Amino acid sequence: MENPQANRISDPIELRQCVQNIVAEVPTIDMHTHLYPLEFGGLSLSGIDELLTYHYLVAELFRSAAITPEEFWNLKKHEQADVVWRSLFVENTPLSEAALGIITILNSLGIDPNTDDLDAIRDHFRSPNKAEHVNRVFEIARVSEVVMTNDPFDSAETAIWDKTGKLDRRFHAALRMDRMLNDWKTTAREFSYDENVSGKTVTKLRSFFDDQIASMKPLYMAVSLPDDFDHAAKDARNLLIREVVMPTAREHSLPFALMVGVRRGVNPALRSAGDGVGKGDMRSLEMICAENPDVKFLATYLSRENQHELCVAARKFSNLMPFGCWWFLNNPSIISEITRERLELLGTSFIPQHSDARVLEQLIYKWSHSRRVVAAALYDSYERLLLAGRVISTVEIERDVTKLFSGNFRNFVGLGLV
Ligand code: HDL
Ligand code: ZN
Repeated sequence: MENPQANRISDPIELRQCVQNIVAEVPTIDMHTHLYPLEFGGLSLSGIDELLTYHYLVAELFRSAAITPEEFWNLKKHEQADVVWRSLFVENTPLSEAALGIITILNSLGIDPNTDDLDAIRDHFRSPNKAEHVNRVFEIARVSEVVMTNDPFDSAETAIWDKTGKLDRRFHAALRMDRMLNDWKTTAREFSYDENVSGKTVTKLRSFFDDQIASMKPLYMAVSLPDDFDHAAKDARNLLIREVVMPTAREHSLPFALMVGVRRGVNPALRSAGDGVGKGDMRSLEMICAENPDVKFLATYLSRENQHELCVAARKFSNLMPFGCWWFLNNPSIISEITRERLELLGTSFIPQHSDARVLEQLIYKWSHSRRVVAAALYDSYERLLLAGRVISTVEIERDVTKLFSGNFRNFVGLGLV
């Protein structure tokens, strides 16, 4: 590292500008998304119709338009986008984070966000060169790499892995365990496993995951868990975590990401927009970290009420890395609160954000909105340092910001430094 004393700053105004610039420019690894590279064909989503029918906006549509979910689902994709556009962007002001995100995307792509004409916007998205468009979006968002969400139990997806050779190196895999850990009965039946998680079943599952890991080369394993996840419970999920996931994590040195607090299907009529949130029990995370000190855990909670205790848990377990402001928390007011309590309790030893992007261009708004909020929180911490008599250098700021936006993740999952 350069001389850490280089370019020391003692003026608050200069310091604020410097922090804003460094955070705005730092390349980031987006460590949880639902994006796919172009090689995955229809799974790789982009364009204004996909952006407007994002489930965040669909949920908001039903609060503003007379249309019922059934009527909406019977429309074609572009008709759904027409309804969303008219209701949330023409008849109402796009003030929600998800709606404002569309405006940020349009503006960043040089498309006038003041138009009501969705067809004119559609014309701009008819980019002849998809690969160039991917490069442009990654560049605007300052995203160097993304981690996907890959379901080893989805035969459509695994078929693509089998026939697709070299993947776009910017896309890394993550092995998602939801179908095994949250729907074991169905998965056991579908894949002819013994529901009772016998020794034979454990061996079969371990070998299945060894093959999937060899094929996908994931950076970590992950699962989303309900708010009532209880690691002390004597159930199939915990048996599978202890007998299959933990040994696999050890053998392949793969961290396990727990995403806790989702209540699936609170309103099934809204389909992917129908999930809700519940406060999780931090004891279960503490238990799994304590039981497996040689395994690394990434963790994010969906409830705002879990955030402070997640910071406290991370102070107790160095094998626990809190990450992101997930889903319903991915709003400036809450990102600010969460980032500030993380800086106060954890210094720079956490991963401030992931995008959860499902549609390519969402990288643009999710990262530009978050960078602004993280920079403000980080500046306030540096300002307190200044007021305490300690000046800070640009080299130190760059070191800290690089850790937050990529270094902590790279080191935690063992991804080589570029
Ligand atoms: O389970 C998850 O990974 C969640 O992120 C869900 O996919 C959710 O629907 C989502 O997209 N949140 O942003
Ligand atoms: Zn997600």
